Amino acid sequence: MEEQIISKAIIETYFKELLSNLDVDVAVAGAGPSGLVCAYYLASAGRRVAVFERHLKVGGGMPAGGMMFNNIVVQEEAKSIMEEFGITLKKYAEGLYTADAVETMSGISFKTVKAGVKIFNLISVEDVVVRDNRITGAVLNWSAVDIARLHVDPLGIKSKVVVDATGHESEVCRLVEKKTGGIKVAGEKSMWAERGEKALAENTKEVSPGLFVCGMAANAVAGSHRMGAIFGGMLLSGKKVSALILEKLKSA
Ligand code: 48F
Repeated sequence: MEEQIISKAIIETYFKELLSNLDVDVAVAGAGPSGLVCAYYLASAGRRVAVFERHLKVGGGMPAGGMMFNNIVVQEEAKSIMEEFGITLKKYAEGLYTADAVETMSGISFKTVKAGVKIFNLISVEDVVVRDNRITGAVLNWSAVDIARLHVDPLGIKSKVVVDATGHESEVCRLVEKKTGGIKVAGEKSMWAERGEKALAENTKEVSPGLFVCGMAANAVAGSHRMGAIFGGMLLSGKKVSALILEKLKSA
């Protein structure tokens, strides 16, 4: 086997996939639990979805559990989503389960890719495309460009919807706030698991035409509490935003 064949196989197949994701239904920024679950349900419903993840690994804050103790806690309401992904749940108390964080991260990402989602890791969403006051695409760059502080112009893709699933920083919403206006990012409040989980369902929504927010980014935009290593809300938020987007795309 010649080395150049290996290189050709990687370059050809990767760029074919990149080309076929230049015009998608939904571009998701962030491959944490909420972004992956959102992408999974959208792709399962037949939508073309690309996920762009800044880091090398997927799963966001999930594989680290709580303070690097890599188990997560999930409540009864999200049990069916964990089961959908085939994750083993251990009952800990009434209505509360634990799961292995690595199994959860790998199970969710595996089924998301199998559902037809392409996850582009090492690529960051650094801006959005706006036309007639509506977000119509995402602006991408290699994460390494930002890390190395290189002056390299990005590339843009077209998408009917962009999802901010970037977690605590709510990066996409923050840049829309700064550049386009129309959104106010309040910033997350300190830890209060019960309130944070409750508020998340309501905060998961379209925040600007064409821009939806889910997961911790939704609480950060709305100024709600953070909740630590309880993940049911993140999964439910990902599923909820997928349903809102499907409804929106149906009527578009
Ligand atoms: O932070 P993250 O896991 O977001 P989430 O889905 O879940 C939050 C929980 O992990 C946890 C919690 C549970 O109660 O509070 O924190 O809301 O995943 C966000 C992902 O987005 C990536 C980041 O590397 C992470 O993997 N990300 C952040 N900014 C960008 C990005 C960006 N501009 N472009 C692409 N990816």
